[in-house]
Amino acid sequence: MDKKVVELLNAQVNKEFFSAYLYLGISKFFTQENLMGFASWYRVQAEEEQEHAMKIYNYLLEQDQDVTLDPINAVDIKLKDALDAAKEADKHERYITDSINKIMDAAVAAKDYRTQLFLNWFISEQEEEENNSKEMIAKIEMVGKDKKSLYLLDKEVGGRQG
Ligand code: OFO
Repeated sequence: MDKKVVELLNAQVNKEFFSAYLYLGISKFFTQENLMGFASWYRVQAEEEQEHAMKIYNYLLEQDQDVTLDPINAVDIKLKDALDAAKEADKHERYITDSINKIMDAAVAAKDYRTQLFLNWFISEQEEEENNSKEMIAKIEMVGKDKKSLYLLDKEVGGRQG
């Protein structure tokens, strides 16, 4: 496999684990705010991110490539409220989309058709994740400062299973 493609895939394993870590940080914030529905939603998201990391991890090993397992960055976020948290997640997903696109660019340049096929799943997934984070922002904005509506929204988002 092309060295650059392998390097970028390895970096992506790390970024996906960081995503899990970041979502855990957001989940922790909501737990501390007693918004257990949001806390659960972001915890489910953290688990999904670990699955994303493992998909790439498995792919690299299946291609007889090494997985470097570098240190994962600390989560350094200071959240004020639910909207702030949702915006943090949205910003992060856009960064991840850009990162996946860059791996695709490298795979196209290297004529690595197998990796392109593998990455298609992530391209669709990122569209879904960006839609989820946009929707979350829109819902929280609708609620505004109304505590009762926030309570109801917390109940709604807590219904997420996977
Ligand atoms: Fe792995 O999709 Fe979010 O970050």
